[in-house]
Amino acid sequence: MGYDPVKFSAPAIVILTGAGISAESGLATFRDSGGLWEKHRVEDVATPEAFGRNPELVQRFYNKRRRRLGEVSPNAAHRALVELENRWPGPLLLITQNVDDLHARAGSQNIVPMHGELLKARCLACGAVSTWEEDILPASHCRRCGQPGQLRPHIVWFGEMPLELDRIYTALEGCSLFIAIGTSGTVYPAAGFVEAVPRQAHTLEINLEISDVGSCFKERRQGAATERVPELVGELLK
Ligand code: BJW
Repeated sequence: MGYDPVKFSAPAIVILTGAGISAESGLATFRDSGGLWEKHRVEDVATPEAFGRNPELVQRFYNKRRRRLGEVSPNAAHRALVELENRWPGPLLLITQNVDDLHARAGSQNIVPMHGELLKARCLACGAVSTWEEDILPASHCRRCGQPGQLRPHIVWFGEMPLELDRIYTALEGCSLFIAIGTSGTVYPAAGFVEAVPRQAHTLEINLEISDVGSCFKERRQGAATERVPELVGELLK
C-alpha cells in the first residue's frame, strides 16, 4: 500500500492494534493483571517447542479461546476504526496482533492479522490453511489432504515469523500517520514498527498506560480504547 496521490486525496494511515482494543469486549490481554500469561507460561503454550512437547495442552489453550469468541462482540473502538476506513479519503491499513476476529466482525476490510487467526487451522502435512470454527482434536482431519492429527492453530508463536511483513513494512514506509492502540510494546517486530515510519510522520499511541515503547511516539493519549479511539476518529474525519 503506497501513497498514490492520483488515487487518494489524503495521507496514508497505518494502525497497529493489540490485545487492549479487545479488552473491553471481554477478552483477556496477555500481560495485564489477570492476563493470559498469569495463568499459562508462554513456554508451555506459545512456542513451536511447546506444541511439539505437549500438543494436547496447546490445543486446549487455543480451543478454549476459540470457543470464547462466540461469547464476545466488537466494541466501540473496533467500530470507530471501521468508520475511519470507510470515510477516510486516503489509504488505510489495519495491522492487528490480535488473533480474535473482532476487527473483521466489526466490518474492517484492509486488515493484516500478523500473528495469525484463531478461526483458522494449518495442516503440518500439506500446509493448507483452512477456516476452523470448532475445536481442533487429535482426530481432526485436514480438509485438503485428509490426514488426521496434523492440524495446528494458525497462530504465530514465539520464534516464528509474523505474517505479511513485506506488506506491513511497505505500508509503514509510506505512511504519514501511525497509530498504535492497546499494545504493550513488548513483542517484536510489532514493537519496532513506530521506528520504521518516515521521520516526518506523526505517531500516536493510545493505551491505558504508557507502553514500553511509548517514548518513541510523538503523541500519547492515555485512556480506554472505547473512549479514545472514537474521539480520535471524530477528529480525523472532521
Ligand atoms: C488497554 C486497554 C483498554 C488494556 N484500552 N488499552 C528483539 C528484537 C526482535 C525480536 C525479538 C527480540 N527479542 C526477542 C525477540 C523475539 C520475540 C519477542 O519479541 N520476544 C519478546 C518477548 C522480547 N518475537 C518473536 O518471536 C516474533 N517473531 C520474530 O521475531 O521472528 C523473527 C523476526 C525478527 C525480526 C523481524 C521480523 C521477524 C513472533 C512473536 C509472536 C507473538 N505471539 C503472541 C502469542 C500468539 C498469539 C496468541 O496466542 O494470541 O502474540 S505473544 C502475545 O503478545 C500475542 C500478542 O499478539 C503479543 C502482543 O501483546 P499485546 O497485544 O501488546 O498485549 P499485552 O497484553 O502485552 O498488552 C496489552 C496492552 O493493552 C497493555 O499495554 C495495556 O495497558 C493495554 N490495555 N486494556 C486501551 N481498555
